[in-house]
Amino acid sequence: MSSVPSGIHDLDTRLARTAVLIERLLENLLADEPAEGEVTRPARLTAAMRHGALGGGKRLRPFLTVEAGLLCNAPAERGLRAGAAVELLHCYSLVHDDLPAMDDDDLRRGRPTVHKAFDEATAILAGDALLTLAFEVLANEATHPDGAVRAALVTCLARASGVGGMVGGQMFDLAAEGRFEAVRGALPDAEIRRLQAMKTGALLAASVEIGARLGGADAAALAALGRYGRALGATFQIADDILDVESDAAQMGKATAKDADKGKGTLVGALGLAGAKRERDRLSAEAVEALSGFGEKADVLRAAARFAAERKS
Ligand code: GRG
Repeated sequence: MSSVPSGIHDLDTRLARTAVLIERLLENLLADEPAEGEVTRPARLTAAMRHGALGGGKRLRPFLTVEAGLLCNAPAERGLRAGAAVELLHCYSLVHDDLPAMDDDDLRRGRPTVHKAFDEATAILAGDALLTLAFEVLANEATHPDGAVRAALVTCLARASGVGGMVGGQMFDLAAEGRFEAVRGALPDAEIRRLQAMKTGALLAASVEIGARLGGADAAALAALGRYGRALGATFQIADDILDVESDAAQMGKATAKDADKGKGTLVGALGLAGAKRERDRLSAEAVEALSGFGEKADVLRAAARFAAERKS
């Protein structure tokens, strides 16, 4: 397999290159033919999984895994496999988030959502199967020859995406909308930040940590990249809140202006639009600052932190 050239520093070029390689890997993983050890694969299910995972998305999470891996001297091929696992998990979360019982969205990545293109039961199962496949990919020895490293990657992804991470954050989000009991007033700033750190930030931070662990990063590098990943995750989520207000569906490939309608706690609501933009830029600078010990090899991750703040979709 061709790999990501490490000499290229242009963010757009590297992001696009990783997206192509991830698409190829995902196509292979989501084929109709059963993988070794499987009985068979229902064609409707693999088609729905491909609809949810192929042909769209910025592939920012696998990009972070590959680039954090390269920074810590992990081969790009390992970063790509682990990055594909993170992207499978991310795609599962989008498929389930779009369901009528969650956000009830018709449009994702500029296309009908999986339950619209197929049906609700198929979309639930497609999400389930993307989620479980993510862990199988990480646990496979093609991802890393050392079983202890693979176990650490699995633990990292599970913690970021489960009850104390993304799924827990989604639960707080639904509660904040008043789904389970009436809510009194807006969420305090600190609770919005905690919810967002779980729902969105944890998986972005894990994308970075998984890359670092693939490269055998030491405790100091893991701590610095942890600070980077958390600040980048928070930057990304505030940018999402700002785009929900300032952008439109054509640009985003999904419905916008939904947060205020649903009474969602966002930092735009808490800080105002201008305050949210200042906070976004502060967090992006914090992410860049966390990389101060890494020299120019980390320039592409610095550029990614700025991209998370300035992105238009
Ligand atoms: C349903 C278990 C479960 C979790 C849902 C991730 C999530 C939690 C919900 C997605 C809703 C949302 C709009 C979150 C805000 C930030 C976010 C994750 C945006 C989508 O990620 P991008 O912009 O999407 O990286 P692409 O399409 O580029 O991959």
